[in-house]
Amino acid sequence: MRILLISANTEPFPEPVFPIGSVYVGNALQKAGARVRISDMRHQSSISTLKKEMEAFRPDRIGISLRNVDNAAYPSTRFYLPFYASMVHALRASCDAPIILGGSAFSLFPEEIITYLGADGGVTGDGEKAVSLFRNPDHGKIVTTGLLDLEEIAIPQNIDELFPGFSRYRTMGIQTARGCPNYCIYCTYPHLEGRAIRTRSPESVAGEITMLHKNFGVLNFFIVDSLFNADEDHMVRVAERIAGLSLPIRISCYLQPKVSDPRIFRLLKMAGCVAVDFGTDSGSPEMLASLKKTFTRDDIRKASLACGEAGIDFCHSLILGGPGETIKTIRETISLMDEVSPRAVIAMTGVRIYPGTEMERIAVREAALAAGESLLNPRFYFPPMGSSALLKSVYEETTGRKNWFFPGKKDWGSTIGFKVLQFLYRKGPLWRTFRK
Ligand code: B12
Repeated sequence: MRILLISANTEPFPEPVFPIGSVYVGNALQKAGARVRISDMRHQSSISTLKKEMEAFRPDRIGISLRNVDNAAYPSTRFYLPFYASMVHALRASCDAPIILGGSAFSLFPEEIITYLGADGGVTGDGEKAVSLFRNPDHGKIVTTGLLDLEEIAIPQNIDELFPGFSRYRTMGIQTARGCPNYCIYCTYPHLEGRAIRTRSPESVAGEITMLHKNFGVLNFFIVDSLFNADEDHMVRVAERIAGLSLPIRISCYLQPKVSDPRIFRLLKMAGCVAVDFGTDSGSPEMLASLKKTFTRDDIRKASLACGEAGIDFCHSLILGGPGETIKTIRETISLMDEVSPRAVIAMTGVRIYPGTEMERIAVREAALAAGESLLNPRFYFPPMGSSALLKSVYEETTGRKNWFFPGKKDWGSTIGFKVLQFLYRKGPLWRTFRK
């Protein structure tokens, strides 16, 4: 069976993201005996070049990986479904291979997206065990497979055949665990990956890094785990193993700003970690409680200090505008950021509401949303002060702080400055180019 897997994501901001989900699924399908090819919309010049590639490959099945629904940013919101629909429409016009969907965007809105795109089937959650749906697609069927044992995931040695365009990415994703045990009120991660943490052995992670570095010269890696330190012992074991490789690689990752021992950052540094994105959300004690974060202002201080002392660049990602946000809580967050002095502060304004989250229930309770209302077309939560007042005060209060960045402020991806910076800077997350 010939399967064309299409990574539909074209978003360049904040960086083009290596389509690791397609690669893991592609590897599982090829291990099950299929002939698989990954086509990447990021590097197709248009939908017609995709059509040509498809006609040359003559697939029996088409899988489409849908990563993003939207950019989750307000007010410059981008919604990608119309583009995905035009792609499916064009494929349908010249091929009758069944179309099967998967990816995080699909898992968040399976029924709505399968209808929107008119696809033949779809898989929510882990996609590696979906081989049987590819064999026997059943019109409109949505499948959820059991959770995968992570020893089975791998970027294969023949990545250059499976995915001919892979080396165009400057940073490769690598996954060491799935699952998030936290209860942050707005977040989708437990829904996407499960609440139990499933880990991959340090040997397997280190083997993959070594293979990619030795065979293909890969230098930059992003650990795509929801939170690399969700299970701190696991992170330590993986970091020790990577450090033991002594390879000249650069690693970035997401961490929660809470560690049991500051020396952990020195270990991360030895493993090649150059950049940490802390999922901090707020610096106000009330807002940390309101968002149900599991750490305190003091944890944020300690983690920032230890990370900086270990010589690792860090940024704090914030979500401003959750339930209970006021000028006072915004000021508390700004003053904590001033104190811990990160390279960058990346702040979302307004909270993207996802189905099934506590954020959705709060928005319904406050009559900002009707029960059962569709959230596919992005909706954002704002506190009683409202969206305009929130934006105005956040922009005003942060005036003069050059390290603050608002993804929703404008359509950054299409600005010339962004394109030039992206062309010139090649060593991992773009926020590292910020001046403190
Ligand atoms: C790591 C990460 C990032 C990193 C990526 C770094 C890098 N170089 O890789 C960074 C910080 C850059 C980032 C940025 C953004 N991100 Co992000 N990110 C993630 C995160 C935590 C993990 C993604 C990942 O790689 N997972 C590992 C792979 C293996 O999983 P996967 O892709 O889901 O694939 C599996 C399944 O989905 C399925 N599958 C996938 N494809 C297919 C195809 C078929 C046919 C089948 C059957 C199955 C299948 O099988 C795969 C293996 O099991 C997710 C949340 C999460 N936990 O999923 C958010 C997430 C994907 N991001 C999200 C968003 C919004 C963004 C941004 C738009 C934010 C912004 N405004 O800046 C940008 C967009 C970047 C871009 N260019 O696209 C959202 C998307 C939801 C939405 N609203 O659309 C998510 C889901 C988080 C959330 N809010 O819920 N992100």
